[in-house]
Amino acid sequence: MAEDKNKRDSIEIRMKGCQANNGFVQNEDIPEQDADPGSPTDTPQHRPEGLHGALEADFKGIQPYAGMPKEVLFQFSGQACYRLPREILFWLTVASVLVLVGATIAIIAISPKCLDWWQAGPMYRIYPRSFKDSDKDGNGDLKGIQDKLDYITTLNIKTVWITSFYKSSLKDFRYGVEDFREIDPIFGTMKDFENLVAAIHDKGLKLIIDNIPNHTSDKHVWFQMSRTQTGKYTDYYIWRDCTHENGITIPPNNWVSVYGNSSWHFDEVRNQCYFHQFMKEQPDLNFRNPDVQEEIKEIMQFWLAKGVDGFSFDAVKFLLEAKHLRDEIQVNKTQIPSTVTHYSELYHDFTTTQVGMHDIVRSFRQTMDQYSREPGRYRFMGTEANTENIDRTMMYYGLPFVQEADFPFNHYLTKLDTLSGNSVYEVITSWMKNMPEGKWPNWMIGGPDNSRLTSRWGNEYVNTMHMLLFTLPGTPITYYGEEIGMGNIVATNINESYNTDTLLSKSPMQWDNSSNAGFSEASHTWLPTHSDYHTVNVDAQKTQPGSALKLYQELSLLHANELLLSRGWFCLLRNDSHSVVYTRELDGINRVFIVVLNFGESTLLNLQEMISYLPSRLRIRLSTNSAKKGSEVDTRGIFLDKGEGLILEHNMKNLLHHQTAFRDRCFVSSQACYSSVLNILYSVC
Ligand SMILES: [Ca+2]
Ligand SMILES: [Ca+2]
Repeated sequence: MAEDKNKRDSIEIRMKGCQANNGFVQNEDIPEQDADPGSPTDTPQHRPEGLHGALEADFKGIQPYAGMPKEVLFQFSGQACYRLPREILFWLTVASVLVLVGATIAIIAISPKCLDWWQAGPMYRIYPRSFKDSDKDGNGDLKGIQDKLDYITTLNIKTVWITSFYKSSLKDFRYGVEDFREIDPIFGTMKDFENLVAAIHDKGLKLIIDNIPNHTSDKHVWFQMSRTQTGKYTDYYIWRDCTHENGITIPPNNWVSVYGNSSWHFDEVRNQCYFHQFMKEQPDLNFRNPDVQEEIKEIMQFWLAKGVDGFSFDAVKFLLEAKHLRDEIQVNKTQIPSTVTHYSELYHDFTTTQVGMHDIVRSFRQTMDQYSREPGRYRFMGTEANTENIDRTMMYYGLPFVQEADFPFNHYLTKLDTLSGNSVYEVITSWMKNMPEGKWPNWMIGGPDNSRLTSRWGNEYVNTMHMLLFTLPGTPITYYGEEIGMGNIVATNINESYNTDTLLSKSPMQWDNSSNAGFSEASHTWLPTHSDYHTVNVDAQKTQPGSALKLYQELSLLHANELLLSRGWFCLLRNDSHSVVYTRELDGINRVFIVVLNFGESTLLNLQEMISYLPSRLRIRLSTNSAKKGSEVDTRGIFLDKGEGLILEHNMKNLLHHQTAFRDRCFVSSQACYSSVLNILYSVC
């Protein structure tokens, strides 16, 4: 019986299979089945054997239809002509889903991120005691900064960086802090600070402040309790026994401080020596003590909770010292050891960049990350690595999957011994070649510890240095007053006992030609104003065509508006003792900037020797000589004055970074999203 059933089924399948379904046609094809579908005699299983031949003939041409019994449908579904398309469709669907998921992941993975606020615009570094005095005491203060925020916005600045304003009575410019949670009264109150943060954010600006973790003032309550060995504070600093011979203290080793002489100082209260990397009034904290690390973390949280958008971590390479306390090696082996008193006379292998230091910096990062999770509230972290070699500086960027600083501050342009196209080229390529992939560069041309730009290189080079600053890839950082070309002061007759060499670039900001350059209405300011303030001031330059300030504003505006400058490739074309020439270009934009900067004497350049297919004339987009803006140059012979700089504009499809000859001379940090297939440049972020 079972054999018969199989036979019937196979016949029916043969009859009905492999024809196109015409739709709901069952009444026309097999009316007798529909008359009484429940009748057992109508089912194939109960048909008499003799009917087979007739049924075969009747069912010829029958196709699967909706409502057909499932057992029969299963018979159809097993046929190759139905099964194969079904399986093909199924696997095509699976493959499509996998391709879509893979493509989505790939696009997310390879797409450049939008620029964050610390990448999107320049930083402006303010030395608060010299920016603006609001209460006529001759010292700049926080309210004064708030009063001048409108000026800062005219510079197209994105981030305000205020250097140390913590409570400190030390003659070291606020870097020996007595209380990390207090504003020094000279700068105002905590309320003033909170108002300033609100006003800065109200203008759409961000605020970063100094963080000085390595040491405190010897007046800090922690040190006072450490020298009396009070509870947990006993080990907050680095204490060692030292001996005395003939009234002279013999320190534990030969280590010397940055400012010279032994880095150990005998404390009569505790009857031990403590260690200081800098001045003896700045004892080093013991970062091998977890309680100290926790204190610094809580201080960071204190300021982050107040709305601070980031920190510049000062002197981080000094955080740890070798536990073994062995003598450091003398640079000059023949020098009599007792005469070693200068910092430069030792190799500092045991007092800088010790194993574990980067772990501490990363722990700072982790604390900041806790405050970065809200959209739009990313907290920036910069590290001061002032005197490091380039390899060590780059380590502050962290590892591929372990982030450390967003960037270590780049001081190399401020430390140039000579200014030339070659020396500038060396600084640029050194940073760009050594910077880990995917990281973001930054450039400074001045700072509180550097001579002013005009005094270092001369007035002729101020504009071209600014043109360099704004046409390099990365974040430009400007020290207050550089934008108007302020010069060094020689401070005499000041009330406080400072080393005058450290005051050169800290003179009051020159706002206008009124008394004290508009900095203060006091009869006496803490530092004298530069004598050139009658002509070199904001008020005069803001309306003066061709002024340093005007060019600075034009450059910062160009930087803000041109994707070529903020996200484009940087390709070095040429450098010599005078000039450096490079392009800024970006896939998706058939327009390039050719930047020509002369850091030497007057010179003649032939651009066609560098790019043979350049047209004979190119338009000047910006020039350090404002009269030339918008005019054209002859690319076969561009005459450049001493310190002259040009940004030329050119329509060019054959971009240099695609050419093998420029492979080693082109760099990019974070290019904008561009689809070469669709030729779409996503330029919103
Ligand atoms: Ca004041
Ligand atoms: Ca230290």
